[in-house]
Amino acid sequence: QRAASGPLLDEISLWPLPQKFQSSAVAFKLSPARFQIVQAKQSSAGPSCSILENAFRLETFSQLVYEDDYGVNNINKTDISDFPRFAHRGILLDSSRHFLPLKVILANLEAMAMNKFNVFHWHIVDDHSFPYMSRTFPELSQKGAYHPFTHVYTPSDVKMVIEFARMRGIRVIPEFDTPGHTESWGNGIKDLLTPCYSDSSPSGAFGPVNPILNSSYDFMTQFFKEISTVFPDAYIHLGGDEVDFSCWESNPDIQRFMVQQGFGTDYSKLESFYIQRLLDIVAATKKGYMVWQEVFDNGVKLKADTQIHVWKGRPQYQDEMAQVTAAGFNALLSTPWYLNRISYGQDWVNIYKADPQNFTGTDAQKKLVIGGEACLWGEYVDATNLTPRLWPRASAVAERLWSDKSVTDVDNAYNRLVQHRCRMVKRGIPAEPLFVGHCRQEYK
Ligand code: CP6
Repeated sequence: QRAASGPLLDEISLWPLPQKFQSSAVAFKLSPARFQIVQAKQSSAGPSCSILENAFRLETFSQLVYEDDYGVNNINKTDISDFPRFAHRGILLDSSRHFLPLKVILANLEAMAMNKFNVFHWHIVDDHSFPYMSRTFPELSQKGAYHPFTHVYTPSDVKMVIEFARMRGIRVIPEFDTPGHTESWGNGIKDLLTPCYSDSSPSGAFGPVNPILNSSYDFMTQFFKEISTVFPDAYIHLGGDEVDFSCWESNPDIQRFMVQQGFGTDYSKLESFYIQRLLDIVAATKKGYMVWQEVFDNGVKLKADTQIHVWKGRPQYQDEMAQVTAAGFNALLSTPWYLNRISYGQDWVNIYKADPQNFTGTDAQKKLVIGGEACLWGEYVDATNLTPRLWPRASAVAERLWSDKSVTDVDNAYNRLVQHRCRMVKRGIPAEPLFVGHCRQEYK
């Protein structure tokens, strides 16, 4: 049926923009009783695929539906052929600096699906707290979480996050960052961390994981064996960033070990020694791994399928992307997408303009770029401000990683993003405004 009037153009604002999209003026009224979605004959999934059946509330379709003047849902005849530009489109959330209640994580998985993100990088533990409840080492959260019962993720919480994400086409990649960023691990596991010295006696402070004790590697073997079964994804993020050498330097046992190994005073060699052994441990669980760029920068020998996560060098990430891909590794980018950084004004524009393939290199190098991640580090973020800080700024990243390279018109993006943001608000996601204006349905 032809509608009396077509949609207001701004009401069919798709985000992220599909690869191929052909809309016509022919409008159909949607009748809830007769409406159905059917699979094409060529479909390989079949009608029993529950993930697809659920996904038929498919995101792009829902964005095409608009209300006409009589309040009836309409959709115009539209052909869409769509696929993502990059395979890895992630969001990092940090549940260590502040505990993030399950509800907040699930709400953001929902928002991720609306924006076609497909990886939840769960930076689950760090220096400040260890909320992951381990079956093998329950002391880790008992002594390392902010609270042993209320501020932890139980095995069933973790299962729920993974299943909720899976139903929305989202992978969950946990990060267990070592040897640095591990202060909270030390509360539960004796001798795991390096004792720091001042003058010639232990100061009482602890540094990174102690890389010279076999017990450290025995622990990691058991721990990652558990992690590899709890998290079904083929990849685990092993961190490896920002290792502070001062504590290692202060410790006489470590100094002796450095001499024995012929490392001189180059502590990045000791870091590499640790990471090398860790990678062998994790490889034995049959998982692939992602690491922060320092691991590559330090010259650690890496398996060919290692994914290098570029985060440093703001705003100059190009050299690192070129070097990582020249060495033949998969690269993913986060440098321009540190959404924990905030400033006055429309910073989504710079987020939107950054392109992971914008570096000097061959076509083969560009193909090694698998995507990127928006990072929301948790030092200044908890359940009260997480969602509006993330959205719609992360939506800018979503379009960069999904849509064609040529989709770069900022004015056009602005108009669609304003609508997309209102769509999120309408669905109960408190996404912050881009600039002055209003939504037809404001946040309640
Ligand atoms: N925690 C961990 C962090 C950061 C990193 N790793 C970080 C560094 C710089 C900024 C924001 C976050 N808080 N474990 C670096 C990957 Cl600006």
